[in-house]
Amino acid sequence: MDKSWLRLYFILGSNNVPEDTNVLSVLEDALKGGITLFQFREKGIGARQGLEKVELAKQMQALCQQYNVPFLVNDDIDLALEIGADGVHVGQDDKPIEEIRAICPKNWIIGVSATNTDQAVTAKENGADYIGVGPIYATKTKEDAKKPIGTEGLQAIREAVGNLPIVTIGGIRLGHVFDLIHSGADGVSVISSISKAENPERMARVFSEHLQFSVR
Ligand code: 3NM
Repeated sequence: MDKSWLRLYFILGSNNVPEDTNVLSVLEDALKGGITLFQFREKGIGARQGLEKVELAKQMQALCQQYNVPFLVNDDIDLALEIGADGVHVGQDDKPIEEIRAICPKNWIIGVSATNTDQAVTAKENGADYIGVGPIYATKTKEDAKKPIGTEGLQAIREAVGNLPIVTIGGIRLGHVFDLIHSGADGVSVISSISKAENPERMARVFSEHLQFSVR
């Protein structure tokens, strides 16, 4: 995969936006602001299910296609196959990569979460296209998030996996971008920094600018 896709990786589900805010308009704003990859993550309280979830996924996918941004689905392999997503992101407790590769299109992007060097190295050996490393900082967005690993944890993982593409996750704000890139990240993935920003388009644009000036 093209690792520049990881630079500004936005993740969103219907419960990640402020009340009375349309989740599709937040995604479109983020696309206008310059996100480079998108992950549909419909989880937690009030998450849509069944046909409603499929419908939302299709609407988000259509927006991403309009802006030429790859569309990944979190965990739900069946949904990703059904709608023809560009790939999936899976956690440590989800389907193993070998099993996904056996049933998915050849060019699928498969990302795996890793919070320590063992998980990261195993994901690399199993053929992950990239790893999502975190949580780097404390986050309120994911209820069962592990203990933050900081930039030290990121550096250790970078050393362990060589040039495997890494995107960082967990509590990432604008001011963290420079340190993350200089600690080995190829990009940042964010939910609330953009989804709950007063102006998601402007926030995505400013993230994108910070990333340009943080080249390793
Ligand atoms: N996964 P925010 S942390 C979805 O550590 C997710 O694997 C994490 O949201 C992990 O940018 C996290 O609002 C939440 O902190 C990220």
